[in-house]
Amino acid sequence: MLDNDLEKIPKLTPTLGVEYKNYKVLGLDATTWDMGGQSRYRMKYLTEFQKYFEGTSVLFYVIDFQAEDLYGDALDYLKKIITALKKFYSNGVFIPILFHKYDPHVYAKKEEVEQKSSALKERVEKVIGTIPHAYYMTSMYEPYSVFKAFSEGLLHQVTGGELIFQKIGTIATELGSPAAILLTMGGYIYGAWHSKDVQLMDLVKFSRTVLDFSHLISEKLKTAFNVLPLTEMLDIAAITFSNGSDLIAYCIMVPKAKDNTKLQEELSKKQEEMQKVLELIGKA
Ligand SMILES: Nc1nc2c(ncn2[C@@H]2O[C@H](COP(=O)(O)OP(=O)(O)OP(=O)(O)O)[C@@H](O)[C@H]2O)c(=O)[nH]1
Ligand SMILES: [Mg+2]
Repeated sequence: MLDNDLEKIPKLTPTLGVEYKNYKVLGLDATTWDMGGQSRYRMKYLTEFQKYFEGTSVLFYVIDFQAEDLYGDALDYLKKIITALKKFYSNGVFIPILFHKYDPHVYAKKEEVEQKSSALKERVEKVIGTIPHAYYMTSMYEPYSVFKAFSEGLLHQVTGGELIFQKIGTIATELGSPAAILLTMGGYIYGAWHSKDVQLMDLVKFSRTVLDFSHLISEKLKTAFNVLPLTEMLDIAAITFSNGSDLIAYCIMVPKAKDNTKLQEELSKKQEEMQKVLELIGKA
């Protein structure tokens, strides 16, 4: 899924052993190890722990949110990993925890989900202790949710990464926008922010449209300003610019009534601020 290849989704097959891939994120090189979860492999990762975990900076732990009867197993295994991590590597690992298969069509009732996820979080907290971690609700039917978890997980490791998160939100607030996403032309999400008042449906549509748009960004669109229709009331304003070898888009949700010329002016100014923060990243 992380290859941004949505056509692959129906053909997902169990991962045999470990699959390695290289990525470039914010100009930095990252290698992902996709570790098959079948029990024969799970044993092996523990008995040959150092071989598999040495040098790990981010460990994405995926729990099947729909399989309540397997939560116990998932937590037991997490506990074993945490114990070994503490023994061999006392610091530096960040663990995004994905509550996966959080499918939009299955979880219609908000209260039910919140209850279930907070109960599960409590159980995770007991296991994970003081190791830095974050929670994500993800589903393959909402690719954005998976990309966001992955991108943020990696960005967390980058010096200055949190400055970007802050900037995405403050700029949106200053422009009176309820939601913003910063991402690359390949669809890697550097970060996203939204106000508490934003409608969930609008947010879903916003993230989908922005993700589609990111695949259309090309050299030709460099430092361009675009307005895309979102709903009857809302548009998306997007400004694209280059950062090193990456092409990046900063997209915000705006009311249709906004004067586009003014918006473009304001966004261009903010883009320079954002670029300064991006330039600091990874250089400290
Ligand atoms: N409903 C639902 N099914 C999913 C989702 N993600 C994956 N699946 C399905 O779950 C099954 C397993 O998916 P995989 O991606 O192979 O799972 P995995 O955790 O990588 O499995 P291993 O490689 O064996 O560790 C497949 O049939 C997928 O279609 C999701 O978000 N929602
Ligand atoms: Mg797999």
